[in-house]
Amino acid sequence: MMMREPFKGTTEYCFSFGPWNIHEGTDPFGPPVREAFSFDEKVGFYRDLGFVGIQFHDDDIVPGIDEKTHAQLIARTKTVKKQLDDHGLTAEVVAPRLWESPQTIDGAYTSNSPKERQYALERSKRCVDIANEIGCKNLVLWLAREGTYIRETKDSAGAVGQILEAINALLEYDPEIRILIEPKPNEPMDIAYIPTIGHAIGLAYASDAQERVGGLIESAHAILAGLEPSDEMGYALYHKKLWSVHLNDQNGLKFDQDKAFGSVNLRRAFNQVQVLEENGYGRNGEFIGLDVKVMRTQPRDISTKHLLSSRRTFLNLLEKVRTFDKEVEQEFITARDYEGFGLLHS
Ligand code: GLO
Ligand code: MG
Repeated sequence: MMMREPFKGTTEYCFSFGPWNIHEGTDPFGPPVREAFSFDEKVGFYRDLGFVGIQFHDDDIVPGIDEKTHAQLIARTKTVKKQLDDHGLTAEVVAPRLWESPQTIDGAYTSNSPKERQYALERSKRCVDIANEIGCKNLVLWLAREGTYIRETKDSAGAVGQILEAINALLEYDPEIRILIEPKPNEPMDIAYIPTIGHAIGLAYASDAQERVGGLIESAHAILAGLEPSDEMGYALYHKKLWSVHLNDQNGLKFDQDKAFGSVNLRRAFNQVQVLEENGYGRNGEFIGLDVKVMRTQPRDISTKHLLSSRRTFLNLLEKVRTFDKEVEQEFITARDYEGFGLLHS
């Protein structure tokens, strides 16, 4: 029987999060409860919290992007780039925020309106320009509103073609850009067109530049799809298409909670760390991205602890993965004593 060999050598993991992970506590039932930190203040937090990468939306970098000229967009991006350089930070990813504009109410690439589909593509191209200017080759596509509340109003087969067409257009627009599809099964749509990493990887293989399309797996999104995040990661790792992760946690099949990593199910968190570590994730510069939300109850001046705890949980579990006695584990596997194996991990 094959023994699970740990990846040789030691990966120094780099961590990232997005500015939206430090927020004001607004939820669908209540207003903000904390005063916002400015973008500049947030940028100042990263290093102290142990993070070197920033996950961006296009309009995190260029607020009011739709009203800006191309020259303004580039000028603002240069300013942010300088800010990152001064703090020793990198842009891990940039994502077009395709779900807030009045022009993306019915979806972006799959809107029933050709004009709105055109807007979505143009906006995505501007996002690629920003990514280039900030020195980042990773474009994340979270396909938030690609789906429908009423199945009969859209064509689910045609939608795949529309998404693919947009992906191909972006690949052609910039021959170096890489596209990371972040699947999610629901929310804001009740049912989304690209719900799992399998769907995302299917699109990657169907695209015009397979080697430049991959995926980003968020733990909570896999859980919401009723799937095991570590197996989803394993699937993408096998295909060499796991290019980023959004580690977090989720308490059951409810709204997307973005809880601190390992805060609900430590065993599930351990499995994710193990599959990443043992398959060489991070060796090609992939970040350990977090997508975690601070609880609404948290006072403002201490509203970054969810980031600290998620990172620390990852590192503690990593230590466990690295120090478990593989030979003893293998003895239990060989004897098919999986109950005994469980005892070992209990
Ligand atoms: C929402 C998503 C969202 C994306 C982000 C990246 O459920 O997880 O936070 O990760 O917009 O573009
Ligand atoms: Mg996410």
